[in-house]
Amino acid sequence: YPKLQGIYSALLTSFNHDGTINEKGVRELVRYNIDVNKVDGLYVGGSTGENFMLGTQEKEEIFKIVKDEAKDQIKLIAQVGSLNIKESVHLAKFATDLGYDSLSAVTPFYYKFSFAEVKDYYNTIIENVDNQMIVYFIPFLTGVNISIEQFGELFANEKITGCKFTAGDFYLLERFRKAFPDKALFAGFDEMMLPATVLGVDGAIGSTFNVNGVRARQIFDFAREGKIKEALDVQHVTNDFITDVLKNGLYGTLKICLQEAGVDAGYCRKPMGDYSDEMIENAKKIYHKYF
Ligand code: NAY
Repeated sequence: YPKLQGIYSALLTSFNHDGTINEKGVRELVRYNIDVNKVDGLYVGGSTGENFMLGTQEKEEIFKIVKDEAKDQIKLIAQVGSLNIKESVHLAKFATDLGYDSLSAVTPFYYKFSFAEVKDYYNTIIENVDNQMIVYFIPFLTGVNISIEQFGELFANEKITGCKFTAGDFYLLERFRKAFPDKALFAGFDEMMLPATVLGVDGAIGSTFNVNGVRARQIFDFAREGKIKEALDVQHVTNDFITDVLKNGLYGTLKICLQEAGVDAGYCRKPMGDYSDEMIENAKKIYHKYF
């Protein structure tokens, strides 16, 4: 399987006000990421896609729309992880048949699964599909930690080819890089992209790239060229932006920013709340401050 690398937006999902999927909006989000952010790929069905609040058919619909819009212009990763492993197995086949370049699955969460159970989950999802798997490691939301030895056990299955590392543990990140130089390692925290790049990640997957993808690429490129001062200057502006966005509500603010850019990014899905007037006003100010 081709090794993935570069800048990937964790794709937002555009919802109508009643919570149904806004197909036109999803298409516009894909186009904006390709045409304006100039990303190398999209991570579809992640946290940013509000995936864990969706039903199976809705997940399928999003995978379908995104592939239909992006065609083969960029790489596509389908996040198929779910507590319902039958759904994961089904979606893994579904996305592979659509032509997705890779699968990814969040570590199973909520219940305290043993590592043996986590390992079995990954092997089961990838077993009967001709595709690769990127482990979605996000301990701050799942509570699931994976040690270097355990990553090694997962990678004993050669179809498991990488990790989306959404954690601030740079010691673990460095140990990972040294232990698995050939595995695709993606940074998952946009505000820590510079140090992650210095430690040798192959790319980054982020929510804020939907809006701030151009700066993300600059940080990545500068850092890889050893131009640390230049990279840090861009990271500083980026983190001012991210700090303002997080304060105002992450996904909603990104969507309102995109609306200011002419993209029909829609609403968030309940239980996420509606936009207040104050939130909309703040988000518009944030967009025009940085773009
Ligand atoms: C996902 O699956 O969408 C991601 O995890 C992408 C990574 C993002 N994490 C979350 C939980 O949204 O881009 C980050 C994050 O939003 C950003 O760094 C701001 O903290």
